[in-house]
Amino acid sequence: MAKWWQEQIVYQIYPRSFQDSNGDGIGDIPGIISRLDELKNLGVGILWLSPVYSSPNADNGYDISDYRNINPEYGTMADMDELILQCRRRGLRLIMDLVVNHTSDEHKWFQSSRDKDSPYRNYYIWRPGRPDGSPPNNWTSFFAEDCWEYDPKSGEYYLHLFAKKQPDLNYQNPEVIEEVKEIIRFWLDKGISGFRCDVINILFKESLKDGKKKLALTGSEHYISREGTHAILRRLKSEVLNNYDCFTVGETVFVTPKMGRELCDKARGELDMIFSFEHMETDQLFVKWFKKKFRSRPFALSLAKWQNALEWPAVYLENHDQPRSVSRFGNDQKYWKESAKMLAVLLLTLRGTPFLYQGEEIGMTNFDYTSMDEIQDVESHNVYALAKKLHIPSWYRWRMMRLVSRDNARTPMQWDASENAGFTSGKPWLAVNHNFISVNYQDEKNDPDSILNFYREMILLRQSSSPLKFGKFKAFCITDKIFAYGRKYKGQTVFICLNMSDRYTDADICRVTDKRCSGLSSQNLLISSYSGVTETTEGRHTAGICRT
Ligand code: TEU
Ligand code: CA
Repeated sequence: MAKWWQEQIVYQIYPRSFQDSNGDGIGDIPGIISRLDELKNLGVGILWLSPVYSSPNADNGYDISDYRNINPEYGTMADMDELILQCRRRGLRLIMDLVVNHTSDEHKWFQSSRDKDSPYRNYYIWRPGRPDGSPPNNWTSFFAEDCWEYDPKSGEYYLHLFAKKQPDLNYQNPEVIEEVKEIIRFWLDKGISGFRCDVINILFKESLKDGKKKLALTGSEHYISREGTHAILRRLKSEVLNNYDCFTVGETVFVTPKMGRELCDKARGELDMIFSFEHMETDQLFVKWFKKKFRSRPFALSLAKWQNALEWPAVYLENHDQPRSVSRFGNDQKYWKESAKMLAVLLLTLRGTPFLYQGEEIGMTNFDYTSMDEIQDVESHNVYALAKKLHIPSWYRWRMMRLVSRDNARTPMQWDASENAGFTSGKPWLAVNHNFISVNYQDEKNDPDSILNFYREMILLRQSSSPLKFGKFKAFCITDKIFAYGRKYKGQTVFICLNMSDRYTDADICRVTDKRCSGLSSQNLLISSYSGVTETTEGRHTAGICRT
């Protein structure tokens, strides 16, 4: 029997950039409530909120200073309760971000732990420096800086795998696990339906020995998906999560198919789904900051591999850490609409639960920054500074920011063509993309041929098709233009064909489709990203779905 979270589409909200209700330029919970009808109308069934907890915002809420309170910028606990209620009234489920690899350095546990005699000392990973005073080991952080910070108060270093305002919790200490169990209970008792678990496969640091020197993340072999983490996840599930009607999706960095299978194995009982990263790495050289030209073949090969590696994948093309998909895997100029629709078909026809990120449904694009002042993200600033230190030329540093900065996905949601795109009546915390006049929700709502309405249609199609929801995945053709695959369920197959290129591909599409479903024709075509069948078989950045 399918679970409810296998039948619904998840919509990710980045609260800071979704909808401001009081003119302070920052999105908030009342703003989210005011847009619930729109989301319901789009057809999504589950909302995932990026963190709204108390936070000094060193990493936009991924640095939590109180797990049981709401950041006043976003509202109050009463607003949160109202959001839970309003979601329930509309039959929408709500999940939250569980960020427990680290806390904020402003969390009271950490503040107290700076004192060597504090009962909280052992909540974090404190170590003396080496005899020469240098940090305890050679590890490097996710955010291009050292991952040990010296604290003069106690004369020792603490570990932080992300920013220095994000000290890592110590999972060798069972009290930390008890705290996390309580946090999970607190929110599930309030009526939410699960968690997206931030960097959840790195909780347990097996040892603090020096790591093998690497271009990025030296030391990671000591904490990626170690047995200690598996054991913690089993406890969280059997002792808490199993008592609720909820699910978890793990953000699992550097996960391999084998690790992924272990993390999601029903019998082991750890997580329900995971986000893998491999398809998001197929357009990079070594690390994400060095991009190479996007090619559909390696991208599709990776997607296909993961489709069959896991029993039930979490499928995504965007989130708050990634550049916009239409700018990255499509063509956000000449074939903007076509490629955004083609990506909609991809997202909504793969096997697994689709995760749609705010703005993706209207084809929001990367931002055209003109200076570093327009970028807020801590990771971008750290990388920019490091690149400068390494004498990477300034034009290339810019290229890195323009193509990769996480702020590409964090510009305010473009609701309409009014000032600040209808996001705020004040000054937005991060500039609005200049293209909001032509790319916005309201105009697309009124245009039957829009990306938004195409998403709506695609969601309906998926929801009404057993093969699209539950069918087995099989790749038929993967080239540098074409990604064609089938979804088969109880003898019924739906065939999906994407042309991911700027080039004319009539021949390829026909050859592939001819064999499987005698070509795309008006009789068997279920949906097409172009308006007519002829265009579907001849267009650039096309997608068609047909019945066999
Ligand atoms: O991200 C973890 C992660 O590894 C990356 O995707 C990260 O965003 C970065 O790009 C590494 O180069 C999660 C959250 O999604 C992210 O927003 C947080 O900043 C991070 O954890 C720390 O909590
Ligand atoms: Ca606000």
